[in-house]
Amino acid sequence: MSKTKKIDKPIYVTQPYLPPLDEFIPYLKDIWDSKWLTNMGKYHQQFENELTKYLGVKHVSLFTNGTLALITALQALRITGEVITTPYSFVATTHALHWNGITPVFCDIEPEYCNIDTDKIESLITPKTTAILSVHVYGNPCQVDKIQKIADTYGLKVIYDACHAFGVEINGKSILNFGDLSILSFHATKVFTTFEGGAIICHDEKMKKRIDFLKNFGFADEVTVVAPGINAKMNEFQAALGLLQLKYIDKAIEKRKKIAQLYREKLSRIKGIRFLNDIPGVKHNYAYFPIFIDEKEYGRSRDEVYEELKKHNIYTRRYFYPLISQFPTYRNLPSSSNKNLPIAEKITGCVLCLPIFINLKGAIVDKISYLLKRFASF
Ligand code: T4K
Repeated sequence: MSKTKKIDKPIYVTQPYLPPLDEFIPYLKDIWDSKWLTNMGKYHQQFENELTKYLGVKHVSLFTNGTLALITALQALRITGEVITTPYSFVATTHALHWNGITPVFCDIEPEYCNIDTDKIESLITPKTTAILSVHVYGNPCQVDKIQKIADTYGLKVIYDACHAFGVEINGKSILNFGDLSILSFHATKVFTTFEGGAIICHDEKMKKRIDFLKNFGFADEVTVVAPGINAKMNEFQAALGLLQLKYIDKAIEKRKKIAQLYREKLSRIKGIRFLNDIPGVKHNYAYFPIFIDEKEYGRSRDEVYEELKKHNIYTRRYFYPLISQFPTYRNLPSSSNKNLPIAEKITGCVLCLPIFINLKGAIVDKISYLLKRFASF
């Protein structure tokens, strides 16, 4: 495809990877025939077991989506009071606190990988603080050791929103093994999808049991309800797809890596555009490809670039703009003030996530890079 040729079909920021349909049909037929559709059926159990092995973690509890997994994780740890969290995430992170009657306390982010700034956590701790809810933004690991040290010093729990971090490892160890609980999302827009879906990762059997009760109304057996649980169970269709997806996930991440490398190669020559590089010792999943536009150096604002690419049928996304702290529910909190969040304010105004998904053609990456170069005004 020539760089000047128009893109005829819209290119979105992402597109789900789905396995060949003929491989999914036998699962569908089996579910149809068995009439067992949900409530921890055989595919739920198989997927839970296989996923635990694949991720290299102790326990996985499957959920119907990542948001309910987050809400339930906070219940499982009996978190109350105030929780220190990031304003730079998808809104579900903070909503999960709100749904539990917990006050979010926003902490600024560090300027490179956009994760919570560990140097700024301690000054936000009050007698009401019970936990840190941090996000591995774009799948890049938080400073897990520093966070754990702070948590240990002040007796806080650590919950990781790892919704972007499927398959990510630090020095050969799953990122999901850090903190008290980690939460995954298998939404259609994620690296690994079960249409909708999610999971909580925990490290001991007692906790897994509690989480499993909580996701099933609190039922311990037919007549015993041990806690005010919710309905957050993953159904058999989701679980069957999950099982099948495990066959393809490594190849899918490899493909994403190649796309990220191509973008880096092409964009490195454009002044005023920064992108993220791999971190030594980290196995990345290339879930997103964010760029950060320096308006002065590039000569155009992020929003101008966003609109310009749209004219060419390329639909980028401003993940994460606006900051969660700017939404009406949260903007009057003391920690939402601009003074508290200078780096997050800056990053939210210059970030743009470019399309990345396994069927994205190299020619489209070329075209996007060419358009970005051409649009710069010096
Ligand atoms: N924590 C974090 C850090 C998260 O990022 C998320 C979810 C959660 C928690 C909550 O997990 P879940 O409860 O969702 O499991 C999307 C997703 O809806 C959301 O799951 C995701 N984060 C967030 C970052 O992105 P939108 O509003 O941007 O999605 P949407 O519908 O505009 O989709 C983006 C593009 O993806 C579309 O332009 C086209 C493509 N797409 C989308 C869907 C739904 C497809 O090709 N097929 C599809 O089925 O929020």
